Amino acid sequence: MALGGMMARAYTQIASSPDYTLRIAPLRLELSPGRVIDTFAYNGTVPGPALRLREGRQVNIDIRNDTDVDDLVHWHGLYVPADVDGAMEEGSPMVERGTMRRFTFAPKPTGTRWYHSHDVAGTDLRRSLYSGMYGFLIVEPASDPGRYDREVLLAAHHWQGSWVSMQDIRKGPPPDNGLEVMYAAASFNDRMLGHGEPIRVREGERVLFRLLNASPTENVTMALPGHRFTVVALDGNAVPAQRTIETLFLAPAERADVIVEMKRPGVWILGAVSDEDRKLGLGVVVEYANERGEPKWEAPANSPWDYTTFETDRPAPAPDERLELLFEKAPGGRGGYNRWLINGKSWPDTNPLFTTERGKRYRLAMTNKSGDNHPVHLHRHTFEVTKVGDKTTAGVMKDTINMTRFSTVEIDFVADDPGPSLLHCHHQDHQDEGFMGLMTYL
Ligand SMILES: [Cu+2]
Repeated sequence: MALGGMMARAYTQIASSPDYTLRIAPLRLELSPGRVIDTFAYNGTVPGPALRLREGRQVNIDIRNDTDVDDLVHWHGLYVPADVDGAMEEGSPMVERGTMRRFTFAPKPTGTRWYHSHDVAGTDLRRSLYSGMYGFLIVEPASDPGRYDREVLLAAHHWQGSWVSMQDIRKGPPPDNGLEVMYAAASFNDRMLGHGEPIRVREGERVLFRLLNASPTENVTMALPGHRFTVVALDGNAVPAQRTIETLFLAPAERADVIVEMKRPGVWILGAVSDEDRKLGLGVVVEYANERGEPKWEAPANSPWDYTTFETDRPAPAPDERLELLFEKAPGGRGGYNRWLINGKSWPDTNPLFTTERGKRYRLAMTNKSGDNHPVHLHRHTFEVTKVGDKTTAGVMKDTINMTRFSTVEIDFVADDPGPSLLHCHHQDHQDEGFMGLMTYL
């Protein structure tokens, strides 16, 4: 019987080889000639391999951890059971150092999702989202309605962080503010601006850009001079009203699918609007066929980002219940670390943060009572943006929403994916310092 069991087990292993393997390992990443950084990555590339999965078709993904720290991978924006979601706070197991663990799930919903480390980094600026451990995960529908000639995947990231007391370098920060992270480099994918292959296009093409802000803490506003972005999806979800805009804003963890019509031949910089960020390397060259010369940058008009640009006229359904969430900072003082509070508590005292009943529609009325941005992410669910400031809205579906300083938003979701679900700020330092809570089901 023992032998039979062993054979059955061996057979199962052979019969179910993984669809994908992600190997977590150290990587020496050359962002530009001479600028090599020591980080961690999946399968030796940054971003990791783009996983293209079919909606609803079960996949086996083996995570092999070839580092000396336990880690785990979160499938961001997917409806998967809590024990495979990749957040230890929800009960997903860690992939212990030197071991392999298989994750099996049927991916949904369709759209541009991503995967990344969900480990705690704490003060270690080489771990989790500070590292190269992220990649695209695209859930493809049976038929793709997007009409485009070329597809480009770009993930923004900031590198070489250090803890800085803002009081030391800037005038006028609150004297009680704690340490924040500043970066020495930035990139789209694995190269700094001017050091990678250009994106080669032809006049008349429609290019679909899948854009991801994989930065640990930094907002990105980007533009492509002479061109405009037609936004077709935010966080992977089709927007009710496709609008064409000049600048695109992404907070950490946000994605946008945009279509660009290539109709201004030349050599251009697709890059961060902030001069400082482009100097750090946040940009990529777009080169038309048969065009030569220095890549051109032109500063776009300053237009504030507004989620309601893409809304529908149809009002959102009334919620069954309304819950208030207040976000506050407990400043760490010069040289200390800030702590973060949700309704007066920090993780793990925010377990549970609130409890839901399956099938009910909830409205989270969120207030950011701090001078910092917070991209608030809810795991395992999609929410509808229903109010931004004083403006009622509907139809924009997301899994992460940026709250600007001292602002309010309301988001609605249906409790349709039982199990514990994490709600947290996607700034690595904020989530590590208490800005996290668990939504549970009755
Ligand atoms: Cu935050």
